[in-house]
Amino acid sequence: MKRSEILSRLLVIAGVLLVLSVPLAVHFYEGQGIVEIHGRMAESGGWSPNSIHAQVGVPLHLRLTSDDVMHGFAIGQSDMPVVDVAPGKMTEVTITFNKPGTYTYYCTRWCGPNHWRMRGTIEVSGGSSDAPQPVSPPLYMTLNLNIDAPHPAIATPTERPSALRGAAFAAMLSSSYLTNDYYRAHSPSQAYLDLRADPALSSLSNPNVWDLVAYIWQSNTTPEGRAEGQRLFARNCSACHGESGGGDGVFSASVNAQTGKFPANFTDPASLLGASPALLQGKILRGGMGTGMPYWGPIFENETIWSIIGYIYTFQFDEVQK
Ligand code: HEC
Ligand SMILES: [Cu+2]
Repeated sequence: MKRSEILSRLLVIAGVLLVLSVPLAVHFYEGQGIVEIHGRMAESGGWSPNSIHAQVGVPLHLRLTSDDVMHGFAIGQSDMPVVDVAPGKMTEVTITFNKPGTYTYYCTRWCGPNHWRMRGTIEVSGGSSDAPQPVSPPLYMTLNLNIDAPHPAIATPTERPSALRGAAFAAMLSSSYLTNDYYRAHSPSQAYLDLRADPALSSLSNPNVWDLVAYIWQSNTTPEGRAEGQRLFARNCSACHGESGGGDGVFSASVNAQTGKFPANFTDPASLLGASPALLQGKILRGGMGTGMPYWGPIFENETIWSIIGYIYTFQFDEVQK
């Protein structure tokens, strides 16, 4: 073989390697997953980009900054800590997903009445796809509840029910009322009517039967769960629903101006005691229909939603005697 022939063959090989390495390099960069995300208030477009891709097990590097006011960045159903997204500053975070799926990132700072609309999605692919997770529909769907219909309480107590007082009569209560299934599927006012009609409890006064209803609630929640619910409620819900659940948070007036609705008042027995945990779950997962109530399905894990619901009933029931 002539020298020039060898040289030209080498050049061809080098050329082929070069051509091959271009897509490889792009792939490598994507694999590194460096994405710059700009935050803007929902009115000015929200997150940009608002949809990104990532691979299971491959670190995703995010560079976050704000084009207007201070925002916060968190990823729903992940344990990534919340980070601040400040104007004129670049915050870097790295996350690695270990499960495929669609994750939602959202703003955690109350930047305005449409704050909760600042959301985007991360499509995570790859990983073991051999065992697709069976997803069971949420309880409100299984029970076929119409979560948009009014649900006035069919009975209300004359005094604030206390789980602690109820505990004194717990021995009289059939254990079927204490199951998770019963608790979640029945509004407190329905539970009251069921218990009131139970011959085994006929010797109890009406307030004492209400105390047993509070006892059923407390038995199906935990102090830790209610504390977590309280923390999440303060951070995500109180700006509309009010710090003490009265529906009078700082944004309640602007929600009303936008939608004609007010945030639900959880301190009103006629309203909350007519709602089962399953119904509240439906509202929280799906949100309202143009009412201003955001949907939280992509943000919280199922158990977390039950914890928030457990906390919401503390606006009606005492855990300890007052
Ligand atoms: C931007 C304002 C806003 C925020 C934030 C908000 N809500 Fe609401 N919520 C509303 C409005 C308005 C309603 C009443 C209309 C409706 O039911 O759709 C409502 C209704 C509800 C209901 C239905 C109550 C019932 O008796 O039918 C539940 C439950 C609820 N919110 C829970 C939450 C929880 C939990 C959070 C936080 C994780 C939250 N909301 C955050 C505005 C808000
Ligand atoms: Cu924001």
